[in-house]
Amino acid sequence: MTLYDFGWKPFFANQLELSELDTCQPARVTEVQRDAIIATTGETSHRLRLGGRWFQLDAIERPTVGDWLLIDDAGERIIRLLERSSELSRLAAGGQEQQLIAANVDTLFIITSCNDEFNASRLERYLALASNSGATAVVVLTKTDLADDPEAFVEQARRVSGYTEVVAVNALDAQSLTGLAPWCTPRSTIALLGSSGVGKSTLLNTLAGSERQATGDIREADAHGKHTTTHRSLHRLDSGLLLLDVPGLREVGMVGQAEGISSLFQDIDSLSERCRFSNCEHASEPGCAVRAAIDSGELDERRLRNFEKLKREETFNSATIAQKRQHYRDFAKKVRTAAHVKAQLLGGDSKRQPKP
Ligand SMILES: Nc1nc2c(ncn2[C@@H]2O[C@H](COP(=O)(O)OP(=O)(O)OP(=O)(O)O)[C@@H](O)[C@H]2O)c(=O)[nH]1
Ligand SMILES: [Mg+2]
Ligand SMILES: [Zn+2]
Repeated sequence: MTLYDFGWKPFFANQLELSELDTCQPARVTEVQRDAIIATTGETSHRLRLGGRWFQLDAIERPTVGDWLLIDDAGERIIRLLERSSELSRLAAGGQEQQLIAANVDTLFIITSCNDEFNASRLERYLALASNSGATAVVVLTKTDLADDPEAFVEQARRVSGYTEVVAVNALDAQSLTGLAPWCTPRSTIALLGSSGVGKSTLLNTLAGSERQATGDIREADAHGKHTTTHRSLHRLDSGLLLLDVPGLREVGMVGQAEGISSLFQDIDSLSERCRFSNCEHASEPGCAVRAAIDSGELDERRLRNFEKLKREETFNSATIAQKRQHYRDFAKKVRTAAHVKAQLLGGDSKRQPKP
């Protein structure tokens, strides 16, 4: 097996200096543990320690599953992280920082099921996350075999998905997965995203033709799963497809997705251009084109509310995180200056100037 079998492309090769190839080799991250990374060169899988310097960086600058790294020839040290072709991120639970879910993903299967788990507003949240990630999103509706009227779920999903394709499947049945074939090509990377219990690992197992990942029952009361998958992992199937299984997300907080949100909700944006007042809040102003669309049934009130909610949330979270980063930078600068002053007072060699 070679790097190419794990998705190596010119986009990554172009980032290498010739000299680096004398002492380093590229490897793709297949798993992230608390303080270590599992990465493969195609030939060998290496366990690399994630040293302290990485934890001084923002979480999105640390390696994540799907990333390409340069590692030393011995396969012991991470030299650097290569630029990503796509990035899936969200606000971490607890709202402390922007967190990566996966990198260098070609296609994102947003998975939801044809039962009580289905929720149009949550689906819009996932679509917003995907919208500016660099990956192509596909909505996959599972459990068609359990629904009385799966077509009704397909209809609802189409209403919110815009240009994104919607494919309905029974994840337990390989025959029913033919609709996914256009994206399941050798060497492409697909990430499976969705709430717990929607059938992400089941889909992986069926596409693999063997049990690669454990799957678990769902709760009868609300059709949600019990968080069977607990960590992210990249799997290479015999067909050559690379599938990234992700634990069911509990929260998909918006951060850094302003553009994603506006492109997903283009319909509302273009309606508001036709409102009489440019600062129309689509409440009770006269000549409101958005209200008119809701009254005529063209637009769901729910969709408008969710759009406003996601926008507010995104603005708030992005500002909070930017403030936190600035605070940390100011603090780090103070520490460096203090160390410099101390070195001078002690009469030490202080050629090293504090960084601005
Ligand atoms: N009948 C039917 N059952 C399905 C389908 N997809 C998944 N299941 C079942 O749903 C349950 C949950 O599936 P999992 O694959 O474990 O779900 P998951 O999305 O990986 O869940 P987490 O790992 O908890 O995030 C299992 O009992 C599966 O057998 C489907 O399309 N049809
Ligand atoms: Mg799972
Ligand atoms: Zn309006």
